[in-house]
Amino acid sequence: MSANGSPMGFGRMRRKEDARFVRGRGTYVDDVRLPGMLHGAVLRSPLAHARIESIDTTAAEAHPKVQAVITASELAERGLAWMPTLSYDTQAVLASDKVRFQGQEVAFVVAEDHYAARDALALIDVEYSPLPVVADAGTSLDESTVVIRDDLKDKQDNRIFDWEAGDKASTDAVFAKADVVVAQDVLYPRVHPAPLETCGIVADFDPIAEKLTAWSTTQAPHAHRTLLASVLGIPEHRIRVISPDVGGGFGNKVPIYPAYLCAVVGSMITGRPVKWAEDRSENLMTSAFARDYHMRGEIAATSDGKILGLRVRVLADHGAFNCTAQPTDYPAGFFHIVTGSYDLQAAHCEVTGVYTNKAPGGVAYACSFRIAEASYLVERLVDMLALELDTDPAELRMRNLLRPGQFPYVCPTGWEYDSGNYPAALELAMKTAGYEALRAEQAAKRERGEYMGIGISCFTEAVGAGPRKHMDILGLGMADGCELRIHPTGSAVLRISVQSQGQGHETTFAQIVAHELGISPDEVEVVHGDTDQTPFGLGTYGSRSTPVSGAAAAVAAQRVRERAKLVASAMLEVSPSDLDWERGRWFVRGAPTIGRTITEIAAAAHSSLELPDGVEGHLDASCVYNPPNLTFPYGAYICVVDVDPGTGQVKVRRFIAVDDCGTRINPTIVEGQIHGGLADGIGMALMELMAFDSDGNCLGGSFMDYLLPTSVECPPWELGEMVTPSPHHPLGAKGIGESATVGSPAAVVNAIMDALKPFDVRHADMPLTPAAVWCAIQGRPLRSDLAIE
Ligand code: MCN
Ligand code: CUM
Repeated sequence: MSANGSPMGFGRMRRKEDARFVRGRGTYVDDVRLPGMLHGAVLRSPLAHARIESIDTTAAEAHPKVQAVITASELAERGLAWMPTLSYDTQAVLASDKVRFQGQEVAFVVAEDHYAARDALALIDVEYSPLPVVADAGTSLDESTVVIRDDLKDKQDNRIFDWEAGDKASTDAVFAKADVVVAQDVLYPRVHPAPLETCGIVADFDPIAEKLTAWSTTQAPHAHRTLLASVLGIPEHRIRVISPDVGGGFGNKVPIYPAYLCAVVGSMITGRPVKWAEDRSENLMTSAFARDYHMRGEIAATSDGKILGLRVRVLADHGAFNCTAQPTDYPAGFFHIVTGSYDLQAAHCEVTGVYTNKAPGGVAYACSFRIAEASYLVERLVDMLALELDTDPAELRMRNLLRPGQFPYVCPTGWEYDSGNYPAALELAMKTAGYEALRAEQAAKRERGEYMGIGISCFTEAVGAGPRKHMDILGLGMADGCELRIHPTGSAVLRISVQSQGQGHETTFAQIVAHELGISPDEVEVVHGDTDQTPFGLGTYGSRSTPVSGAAAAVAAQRVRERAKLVASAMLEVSPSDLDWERGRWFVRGAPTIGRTITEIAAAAHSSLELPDGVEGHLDASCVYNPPNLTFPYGAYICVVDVDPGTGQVKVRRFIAVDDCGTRINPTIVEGQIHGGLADGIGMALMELMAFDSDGNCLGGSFMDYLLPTSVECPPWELGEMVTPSPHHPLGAKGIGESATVGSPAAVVNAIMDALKPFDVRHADMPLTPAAVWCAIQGRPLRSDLAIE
């Protein structure tokens, strides 16, 4: 322990960054105020699909406080009317020909203050001719349906891509010989990450130095800089992206949004800094959504409950522009990990991506690139299979889970899982839950007409993208750099490429260095979120910070340690091969009292001491870490609910979560990540929904309509811990940031379906609002994502 009680490496420790957050001293983009700063506001389309006949900005320009009104025609002069997306599509920065979703950006006003900018929006006159709207992905490929992306040459329909994984022939073969096949349409509705802090930018273009400084809410500052350079044509060394404190991201802050470019252009036109800060409705209605996967799943098994295979067909609604963020070769993300935690013989999945007149973005919301959808589907199917076979769902899972001896395990769609002990995780969850007793309680309650349900979910995650050979985003290979400097007095500064949005990197990354060097985490300053101050890397999403950047930090620290050994050998006048390491200190083998601490060695490395050949001085080291594989955290969850059949109200009474993310750097932070993800899961299972009407009007534009879970809906979490280190990560650590969000919705829905078993309900789609549950009990499941009926 260090003086203030923090561990000298891994272990529980309060978050360093909270010292400023709990005092209200964080600095978010909207806190940035520059001299002479102007304010931007976006005029958005009220219609989901319409031709733009004319845009008249005369009155807005005449407003005394307005400095500039930008439309697509100004942008076109700079070659900026359209921008590339992360999925090799293009997106209108400001609409010129048509608007394609409600809330689409049409014009950008720059004014002296925020209020004037907003007021001036009302002075812009846009004439629209409405077009037919595609609000339902299910109709997007009908022949009579209007083509949304007529801007794309040769585009005759609304299809974006067809993609498949796994082996069709062998899958068909196992289905042909199966005793039982269960098929079900399962919707994972459109939801939204809804971070506490909405998106925003302060763009400051210096016309003399021709340098752009952009303070923006981004999860990936370096990738944003590269993208801004290629879009704007400003050389990359003259762009600085600063991502200060970020108030939640959950994937929402991965893309570059049109208003960011408008703010930059606004700054170029006016010669002054321009701030644009999104409001809540803009964030909900127009920024990166998640899910919207319309899935048909089939599961095949023998009559004694051996699961054989899985067949999946998906219609993926990507909205009006294909802006989803995932590695290039994976248009459906990592959805094909759909075989989950089970030992199957074959699997095949086909995904068709389509355009609709809905907001673009996609993937975001603690999803591990679509594993959220895959995991939910397979866990629903396994429960339906248990129902069909009249088997206990825990027993069915136990029979089919991968065994520890099968790792490293290559699943039928090609992923190589690194490590795990799945049956032990489920056993621990069942023991913690008191599973047998819960089943007995349920049986007794059913006798009394009370509806209690127990739901299980076993999931496998795949986080920490690259390796760079197989994974890139827009050609940028997925590896991350890190630099570690050791000061003459022995304290350290670690510069990393990833960016925390609340995950506590300033603490855990300091703990990694502390662990490797035997110093206190308080002596390690972590610098991130500024491209001028940190090495290049692809940023934080897909829970890749610990698996990739954390590994980089560990390797850099190990390199420091090795250099320190050479310096220590000069100090002690012994051969390096005679030195041994113990926490923080090199000492002479066999003479443990003769040694030098890292602090002493750092001082010597900066002194006039003659150093061995090949050691230039100082202890600094860097690393670019190219992960050999993803890491595969997993878990086993059990949820207990009580359902009131009269009102359809669901109460989540207990939630047991056993997670294995390998070595835990800071168990308190890990548990915090799990708590948050479990709340997300309850939210999506019970209330979160981005619905649309048949005119494409978004029905989730405020927190009055888009419901978020609070502590009231969450039970006291009961967590269990397993530690199976990743064999290929230098610390044995796997990511944890999305596990609970991925794994928990199925546990909640499975519990509710289990409660409704006496009503012969097999499946109902999320969110299971009281109305949806009530309708399911009445035998009329609700299609909740469309307000069309
Ligand atoms: N950690 C640890 N031991 C491990 C694994 C992780 O101590 N074995 C710690 C990490 O060092 C880090 C935190 O747990 O401090 C999360 O680490 P990791 O799993 O590497 O995930 P990232 O840091 O890459 O965070 C991204 C992940 C994603 S993709 C989403 S989405 C999400 C999530 O994190 N968004 C969040 N959790 C969030 N938490 C907050 N508060 N805000 C968000 O926006
Ligand atoms: Cu998919 S949400 Mo997180 O990967 O930023």
